[in-house]
Amino acid sequence: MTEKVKCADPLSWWREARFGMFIHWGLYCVPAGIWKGKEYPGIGEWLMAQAKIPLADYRELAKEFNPSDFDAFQIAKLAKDAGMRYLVITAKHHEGFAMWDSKVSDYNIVKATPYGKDPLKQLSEACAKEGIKLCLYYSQDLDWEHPDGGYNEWAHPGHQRNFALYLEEKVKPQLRELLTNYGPIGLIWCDTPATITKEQSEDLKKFIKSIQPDCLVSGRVGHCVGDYGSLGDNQIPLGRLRGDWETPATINNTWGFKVNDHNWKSTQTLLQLLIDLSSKGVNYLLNIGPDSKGRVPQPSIDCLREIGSWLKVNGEAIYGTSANPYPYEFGWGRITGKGKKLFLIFSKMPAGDFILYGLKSKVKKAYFLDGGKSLESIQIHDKKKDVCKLALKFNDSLPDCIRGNLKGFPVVIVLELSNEAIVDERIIQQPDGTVRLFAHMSELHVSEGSRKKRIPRPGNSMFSSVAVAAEDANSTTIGNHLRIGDGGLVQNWNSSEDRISWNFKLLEHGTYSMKVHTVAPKYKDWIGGHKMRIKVGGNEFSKDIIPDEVYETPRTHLFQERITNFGEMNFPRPGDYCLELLAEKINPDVQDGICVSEVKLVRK
Ligand code: FHN
Repeated sequence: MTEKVKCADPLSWWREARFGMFIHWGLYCVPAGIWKGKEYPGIGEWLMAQAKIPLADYRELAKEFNPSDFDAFQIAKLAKDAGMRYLVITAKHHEGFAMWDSKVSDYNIVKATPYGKDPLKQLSEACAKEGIKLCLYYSQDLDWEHPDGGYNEWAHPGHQRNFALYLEEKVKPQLRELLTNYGPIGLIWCDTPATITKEQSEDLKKFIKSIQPDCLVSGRVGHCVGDYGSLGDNQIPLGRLRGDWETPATINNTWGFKVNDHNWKSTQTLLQLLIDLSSKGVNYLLNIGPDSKGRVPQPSIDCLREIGSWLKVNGEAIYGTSANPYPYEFGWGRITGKGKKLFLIFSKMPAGDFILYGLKSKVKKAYFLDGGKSLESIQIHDKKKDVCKLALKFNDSLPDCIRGNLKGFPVVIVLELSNEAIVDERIIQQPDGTVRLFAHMSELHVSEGSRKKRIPRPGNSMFSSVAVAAEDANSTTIGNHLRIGDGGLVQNWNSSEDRISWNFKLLEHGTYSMKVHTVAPKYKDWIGGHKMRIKVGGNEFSKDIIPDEVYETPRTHLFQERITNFGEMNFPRPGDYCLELLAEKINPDVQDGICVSEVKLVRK
């Protein structure tokens, strides 16, 4: 009798990992952002396209590329020290240069440079030593060396492109080398599906799996056929996501080394992003860009080591966790979960009593993850307000058990529950007095007229890749009408017949100021110029959308966000309310119409 063997889910290691190292390294680290004395803005690895460098000139860079200080063992150890569980290196980026000993094309690090060694060989040994999954980035669409690759018209003027030829001549044979000669590969990180067809994306995925069946394929293989979804670069969604997602991100502004990019994020910010993404069920793939000698910039090393020291103590709150059981985020920090445990990750220590509404499961024990010191917890169901309430008793100072070097970093409290967390998913006024009506939790009221407008889905656009709502994954068109799009924002609000609304529970009567957050299209300046109306509790407030306040969080990095104050409103009694947001006038100069992230009521 044959026994039925249950296959492990090939995504399980990736879900457990949560945190990975991205490495952008190629010929572009030689010019490092500067060509013929001119400094180019933008990301370093795009210099060839930006400066429209002829292929023959760009090839010459290989002769100067001698990364004698490259030490794969140091890099794998850095990833390990940072608490990263997988490493994705650019085997071939858009420039088309192979960072391994490729027999398919001589345009590679072994044949074309004075260095003459194969860094991927070293890295595969180093990763095996450190227990890090080796993964490879391969630009399957854009290729500026092969005449038939994507987006390379300036490099091969007048050439009649035959993309299928490029796939057969270069992509597949090179992927075969990568998947045959470097041991087990965790995933192939395809990128930038600009011209590839759905059939070609599917075929490529099948090809990869035919060589290594357990090797994952990133969402950016195109057309949502990857094993998991890839959000936009540095993109932070507004709320938790269904399914498996990853955000690739930079520590400064560039991926490939740029000599003058010193815009380093702080360890605090990076840690908050890791925590934020984990609480939304998203992996964080954080980039380093070694220079032409193979050295990792010191600021990257320093902050990665600091993140690692936090994870060494608090990793249980990140690795293999599930997203926040609440559909919204909190001002005080984030929540992750695992089985019967919830992890409350405070950006800074709360002073005095901390209150959490809406946790229905019984708390058996509450304690600091670092050191295990327990906390007194009290749970009640407030019948009058119809809300569950948990109080945790904090003293004003950190307990001695919190390690000295982690003071000032997020603090984790573990709640051990009697069952898996069950929470009240309604929008409830928070203990700090605010009511946060997040875009991804709104109800959309799309008029018949705008519903009819359909456009081809943007899954193939150069930069949005597969960052579309999971619900769209199987359709070939999306509405260009009001929708919850990129990372949970309400987008494409192009008709004043459409509106959005939220039901919420107000716990305290009183005067509240009302704030509407609107967001500019990705990479664009915020210009506003719309007119909107709020209807709530029988009152109406109309206001021009002007930038009364700038709103900046790590999430707003790519999407400029501004707050418009709608004035004050008196709510005479607590209870259940509905707030409607309407568009009276939409500024046609704003690409894609109005975009909203939240409406906030703040108690006076
Ligand atoms: O064009 C690339 C870019 O150079 C970089 O590799 C990033 C990393 O996610 N991916 C593409 C842009 O989204």
